[in-house]
Amino acid sequence: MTRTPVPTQAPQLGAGALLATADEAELIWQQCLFAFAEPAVDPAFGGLTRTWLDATSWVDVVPGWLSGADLVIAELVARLPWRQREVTMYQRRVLEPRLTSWWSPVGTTPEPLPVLEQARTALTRQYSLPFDSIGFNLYRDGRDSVAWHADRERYEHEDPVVAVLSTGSPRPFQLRPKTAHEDGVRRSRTWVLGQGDLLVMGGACQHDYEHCVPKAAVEGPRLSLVFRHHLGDGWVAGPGLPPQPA
Ligand SMILES: O=C(O)CCC(=O)C(=O)O
Repeated sequence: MTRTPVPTQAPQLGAGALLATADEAELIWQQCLFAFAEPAVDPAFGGLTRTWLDATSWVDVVPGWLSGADLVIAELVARLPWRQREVTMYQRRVLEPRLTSWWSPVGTTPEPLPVLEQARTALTRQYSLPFDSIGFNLYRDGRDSVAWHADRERYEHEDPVVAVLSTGSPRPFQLRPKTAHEDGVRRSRTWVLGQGDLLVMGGACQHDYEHCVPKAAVEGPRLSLVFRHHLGDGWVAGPGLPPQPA
């Protein structure tokens, strides 16, 4: 049986050849633009909603804050040095069920992608805090997770602000009070985050609440980027960052 030879050149179209209608061509063009658009965050934080958990703790959510999130997760999964840490669970050392990586400007290494500097600058402006590190958490599939915890920045700052930017498959992100309400119940709240959604915890959230990403029946990966302001009261200077407030 003979095989049809594979053409080595694109077929030449005559002047009158019609590939698609004008509307179809426009749609294809828009899809191409969307697929290859530079990732970007919305500096105006359009669509932000603040939820007060109680009188002193709040959560801000901006759906789709990052556009081009699929490109960001693909690039970061390929470029970052991933590791699996050991953690203590029920008095045993076990491998953490997710991969992590870390970036901070100490050592002046630029962010792994330009859009991350854009995100850090936008968060710094919005919350008037020097966001100076990014923790990356890769949940390879629904079996990966992080257990209930509060972030350590509560030991450094009275009211740390922690911003979680999610890419990839949406996963539930849960928050619950550390102590039960008067009725004895610890009600948790859930936000489903992925695909460029931003969630920011502030006020007394790290003191009075804990959060987790439970295991879930999803197949795709989710990568969260956690922006923190670690360096105490030190104001981080950097291209695009506003000067230290007087
Ligand atoms: O991945 C997330 O959404 C949360 C990550 C987190 O809470 C942490 O790493 O401390």
